[in-house]
Amino acid sequence: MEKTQTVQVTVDGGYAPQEIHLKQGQPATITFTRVSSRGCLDEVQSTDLAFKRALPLNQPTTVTVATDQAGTFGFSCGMDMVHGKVVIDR
Ligand SMILES: [Cu+2]
Repeated sequence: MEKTQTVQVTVDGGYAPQEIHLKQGQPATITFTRVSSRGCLDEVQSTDLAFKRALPLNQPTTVTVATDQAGTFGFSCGMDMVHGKVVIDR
């Protein structure tokens, strides 16, 4: 079994980091932790990566990301105003 790639993203009026790099073909999770009520970031969603999750304040929330396809995939707040991206490298 391949090692899972784990990435932590802090949500504080934006996403830090805003760009996440993953390797193709290795299981991956992204854990979002919203640490302030700044902005409208209480939801994170991605059409490309097929997730939509609530982000309760100070409660780490983990999504699994499929890495079978290389490419650049966007995610955003629930209103599609604040953006980040996942780059899956070959
Ligand atoms: Cu928003």
